[in-house]
Amino acid sequence: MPRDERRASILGVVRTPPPRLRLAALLGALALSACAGGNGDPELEISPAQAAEPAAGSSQVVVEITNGGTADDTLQRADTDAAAGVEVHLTEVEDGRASMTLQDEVDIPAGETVRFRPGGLHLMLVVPDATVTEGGTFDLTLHFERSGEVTIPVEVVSMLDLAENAFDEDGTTAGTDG
Ligand SMILES: [Cu+2]
Repeated sequence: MPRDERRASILGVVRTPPPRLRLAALLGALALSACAGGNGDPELEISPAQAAEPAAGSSQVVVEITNGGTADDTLQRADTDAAAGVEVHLTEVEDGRASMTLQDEVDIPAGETVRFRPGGLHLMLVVPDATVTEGGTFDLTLHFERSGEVTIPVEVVSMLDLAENAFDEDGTTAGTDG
């Protein structure tokens, strides 16, 4: 057999593996992509939310977002009709001085709970309007990269109640009065 013909026939055998082998390779690839976590979905659960009555032209929102799914999500922004804007801030204390920095977005990793509350990561209403008053409720829309828009009601409470509920020992931010 001439050399070239022999090479061609070897290549021909290599190019067509038995169907069962090809299926095994395909299943292997699927299993690998599952391990990489690339094809799951985030599953968000959002706690009842509360905002403090405004002080000095702003108001903080306390809420917890839990991702019980198998893929990460990202909070990209938040907005409401009840304020000129909603900003995500991170308070950090350095040398005894607290400072807030604006966050572009917040990761909500799979299997984790992210808490927004005073003193750390928080949502801040900028120039809240008259509907943000103690005893009132307004809608807040959260925009997630994967889960899309989620609108939640936010109850307005006194600053003291907000602080108490935010740091409840059992970790819930949904306040129980009395
Ligand atoms: Cu802030």
